Amino acid sequence: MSIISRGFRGRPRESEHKLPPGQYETYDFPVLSAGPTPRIAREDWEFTIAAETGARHRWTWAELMALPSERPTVDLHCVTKWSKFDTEWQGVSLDLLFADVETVAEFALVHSYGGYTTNLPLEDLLDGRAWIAYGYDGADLPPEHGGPARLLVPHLYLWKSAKWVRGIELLLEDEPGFWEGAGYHEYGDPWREQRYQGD
Ligand SMILES: Nc1nc2c(c(=O)[nH]1)N[C@H]1C(S)=C(S)[C@@H](COP(=O)(O)O)O[C@H]1N2
Ligand SMILES: [Mo]
Repeated sequence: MSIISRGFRGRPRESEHKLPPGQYETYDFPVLSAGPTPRIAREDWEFTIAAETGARHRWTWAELMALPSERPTVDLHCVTKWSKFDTEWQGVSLDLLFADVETVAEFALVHSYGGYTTNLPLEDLLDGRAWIAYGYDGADLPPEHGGPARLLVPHLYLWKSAKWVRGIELLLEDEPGFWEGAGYHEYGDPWREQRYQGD
């Protein structure tokens, strides 16, 4: 017979303090895609920021690679309740890509190759909180996880981190993306457990 009563867990592990409400920790890296994995050759890849003024800011793959990159280590939280701690990425900060973008828009609609979209406030893409990520765990980002490049915005539920990212459209009025239009929360803060509309 165990001398440790059921439910006794001792001191919580350090990582448990990093778990938002309703989440559990996972060690693998699940793949969640609403459709087939698009294959985009690096020579065909481009990323566009489209301002509400009509101005377009465009980067080819070579231009993206020429920019200084960062190596953020972040926790991921999926609305299907898994969280993964201390994931290591390489990518370009959106602060850098937005440096020359003139806009009064407050909303962003992110577009992916393959047609996926997701919306979020523009300010959530700034201040060191979001990247165009092309490296994961010391290697190229695999296609199933969004390679050649995906948005990484880890302070929101992971559906906001659009895989195979193609561009960001700046909008004066908010517009729901793919999951937001299907009943998921428009903002998606894991710490406030904003999973569905009305949460
Ligand atoms: N283009 C695109 N991006 C996407 C998705 C998708 O279906 N298509 N799924 C989202 C959802 S719901 C989650 S949880 C994460 C999953 O990322 P992963 O497959 O790398 O774990 O990607 C998000 N980004
Ligand atoms: Mo998700």
